[in-house]
Amino acid sequence: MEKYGYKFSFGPWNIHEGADPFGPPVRPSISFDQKLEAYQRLGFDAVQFHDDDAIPDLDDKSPDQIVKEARALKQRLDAAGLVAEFVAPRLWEHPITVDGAYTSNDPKARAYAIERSHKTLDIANTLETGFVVLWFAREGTYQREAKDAARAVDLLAEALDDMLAYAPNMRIAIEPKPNEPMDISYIPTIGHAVALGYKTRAPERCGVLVESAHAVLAGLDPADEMAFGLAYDKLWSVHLNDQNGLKFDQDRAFGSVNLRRAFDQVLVLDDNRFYEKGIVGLDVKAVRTQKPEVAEKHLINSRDIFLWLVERARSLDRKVMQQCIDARDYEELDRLILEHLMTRG
Ligand code: XUL
Ligand code: MN
Repeated sequence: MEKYGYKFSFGPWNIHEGADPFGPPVRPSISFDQKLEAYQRLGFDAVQFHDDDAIPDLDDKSPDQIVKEARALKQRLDAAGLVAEFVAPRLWEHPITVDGAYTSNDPKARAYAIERSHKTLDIANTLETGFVVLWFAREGTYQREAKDAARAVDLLAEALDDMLAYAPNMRIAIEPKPNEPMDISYIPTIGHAVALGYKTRAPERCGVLVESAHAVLAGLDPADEMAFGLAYDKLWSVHLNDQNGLKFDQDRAFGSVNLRRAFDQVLVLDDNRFYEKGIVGLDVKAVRTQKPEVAEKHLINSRDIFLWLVERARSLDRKVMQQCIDARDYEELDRLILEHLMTRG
């Protein structure tokens, strides 16, 4: 299939066992080696890592040991013809981070978060990625009075400053999400994420990653969130997926809930030449009901839908579109878009 200049990535967590908060795994675990084979077999270009996807049991290993293991991983990626797109610290599982990591009220938790972030940066350097991604999982509250929200923003900026100084060649992309696991999270939108970057010592090395589902959970349009990041030249990656309304983070296959909303994301990415700027990342999960032997289809389908929508974006009659806009006939514009989406090129 034509790839229109795009490269694609996903994370090892996107091939998963189907556990949910109400029930155990329903599919067997797939080893990292088998997942690497899947990247190649499915024709993906890049791997997105959490730090412990790259180096398991990170908390029990010294910085030297971590760099040694990361070097070996780099060789395996090279041999498989894959690159690492980014590394993200997993700061939400250790018991000490129960009340948050960078914004915890416990100074020991904040120290752990910084130490672990240094390990993430070391891995990212060794894997030769362009940037690290921060999803602020537990940086927020269930009871709003439990933390000082203004101080929390300062603590996040201080943590970013520390990372920017520790790794002077590395960039940092923030992936905002308004809730889950916390009731209310700090840095819920791309506007907040861009602004936080400007509070640091090196705003030029701070950017954003838009996840479609996270934008929907914030009540926002993912295409507009992407447009905002692009307008600031800060959209370094995306987590394309879909989301059926304001409920738990679903990570559904791209376009599977709202095809027009997916088209609008592709339109803004393609019109702004995202294929020259970044890799198209998928953060999609097979639904729990999917049998093991067909539990990779969410990845293939998301990429295929993206590429079909690129074709639709490029074949859209822009002259007729402009005529509708000039005439302020937006009902006709609706019809043009819907008709075009219902016609396979
Ligand atoms: C959480 C989420 C994460 C980040 C990486 O909702 O999307 O997988 O993408 O830490
Ligand atoms: Mn994500």
